[in-house]
Amino acid sequence: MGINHGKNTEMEPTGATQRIQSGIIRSLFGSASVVPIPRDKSLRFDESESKIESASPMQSFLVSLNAIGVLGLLIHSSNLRAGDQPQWGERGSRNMISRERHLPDTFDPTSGVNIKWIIPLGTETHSTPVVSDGRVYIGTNNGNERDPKHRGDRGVLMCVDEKGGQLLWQLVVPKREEDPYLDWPNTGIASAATVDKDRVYIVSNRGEVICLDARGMANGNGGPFGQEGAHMTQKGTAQLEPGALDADILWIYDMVSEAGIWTHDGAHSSILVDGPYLYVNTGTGVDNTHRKVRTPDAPSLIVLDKTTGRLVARDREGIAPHIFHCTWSSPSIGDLSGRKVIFFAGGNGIVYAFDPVPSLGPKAGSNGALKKLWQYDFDPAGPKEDVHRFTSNRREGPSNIYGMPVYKNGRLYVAGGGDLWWGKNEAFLKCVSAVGTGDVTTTATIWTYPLEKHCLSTPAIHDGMVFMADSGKRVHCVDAATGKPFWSHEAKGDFWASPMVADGKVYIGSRRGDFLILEASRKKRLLASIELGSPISGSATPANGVVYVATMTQLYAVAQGAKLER
Ligand SMILES: [Ca+2]
Repeated sequence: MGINHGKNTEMEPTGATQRIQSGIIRSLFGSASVVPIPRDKSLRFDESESKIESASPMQSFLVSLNAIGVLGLLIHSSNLRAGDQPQWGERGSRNMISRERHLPDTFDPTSGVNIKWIIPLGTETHSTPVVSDGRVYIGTNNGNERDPKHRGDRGVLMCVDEKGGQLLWQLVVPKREEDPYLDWPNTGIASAATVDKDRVYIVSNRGEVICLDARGMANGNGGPFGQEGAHMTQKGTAQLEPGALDADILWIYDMVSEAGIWTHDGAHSSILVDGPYLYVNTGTGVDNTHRKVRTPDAPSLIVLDKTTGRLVARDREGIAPHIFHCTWSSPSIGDLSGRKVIFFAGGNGIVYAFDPVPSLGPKAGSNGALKKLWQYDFDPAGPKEDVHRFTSNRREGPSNIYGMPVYKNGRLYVAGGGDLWWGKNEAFLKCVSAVGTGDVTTTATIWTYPLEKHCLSTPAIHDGMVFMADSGKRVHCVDAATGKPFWSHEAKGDFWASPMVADGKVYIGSRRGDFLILEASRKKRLLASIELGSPISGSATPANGVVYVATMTQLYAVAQGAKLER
């Protein structure tokens, strides 16, 4: 998935969906006013006009209609359970698969069939939910205020109880004030969280890497960071006091002031944890002209000590001047015959393989630079220099990569192409050898599969099939060995989400709000197409027998045999 650009905050619901949607929204928020939001002039979508549901101050954070008690839910062990999904995709490889079983092949928001609970989110949600130790984490905005002291547009990470969806705590981050292109209005926190034991790692809308206590303030305000009140306060206003619903920040690494990045639109990172380190794509990009990189020395990939937040290493590949738009692709890791390799796709359209940082830290004299094993130009026919002369050109220009590179059996599966907002339409899914040294551009390609148009998704590889989605409204099933298509399916809207394969099914939602469940097989079989009435950016997350599906405005917990009373 990708981040939003001020578009598609809420669609016009129709028919049965409208009745459901309006029923839930009205019962929760009273009458809602509709306010147009700023539009990026580059946008040329065929979707319905963008509107934002600006809810009146909200009386309750909970929507769960089969609500259960809140008290007692704050106490959990910190043991990871087998069915948890504590990061986006499979740990390490980033493969969008899950071993969960007995998952539903349909659900119905009208009757409540196969729905365990539904909770409201903000008005825009681009984050994929993650599940760990009884808690569900999802980034959103503050469009439906959950705590009256936090008013206005904010980035938010919600932590809710897995059983009933009750809010346990939330991280609330003010917007950057200087320029909307640094932190696009209403985008919220678009990153997916990564949970490691009792620590939650997230990249905020301000370009900060933040380490949080999974238990929030319930076990006191942990340190060394203790200035939550100042952090949650917008510049120029009276300082807020942290309360029981606020997040406990343990440390912050500010990538803007400490690593020298230039944030653009909305940070979109899913942090990779390996041993004592965090691997983080920095989200550095162009300025508000979309034709200039103001921080040419900025790193694209950094490594932090997960305990302290200290910078341990960074790439020294000179990527930033060639970034066409921004850095969205998150790192992944593969085990190549006992040797770990870090994979990362830069905003310059080049895929890199790095040696992981040794657990005792980088060797003396290495200058903290990540050691490159190989690099692969995803689009060798595309321009390499002065790339911003192709800004707004839909026919030719460089490629960039939004989704994550996925490692499987010595191969790396990567999708990319022209930029959704500013670049050419052309997009590809490629399978490349993950073994090599130096520049492997001319030797590593195993196969190339053309996509319909643009691509923000991460592939899912399962049983010899690669499942992929694109911004041309199509889900593809491709032979992992040859790259030949088994089938493709056209949905009602573009895909920003990634396909998730679990229990023999493919789960994915479109920007038109239709959520598809397809059979994960070589013959196409659509099991369900469910109208959720709101665009979907994030990927579905199976965990502990439940599939979590987020639209712009709501989080659904979907489970076989559950019945939500309507
Ligand atoms: Ca703290």
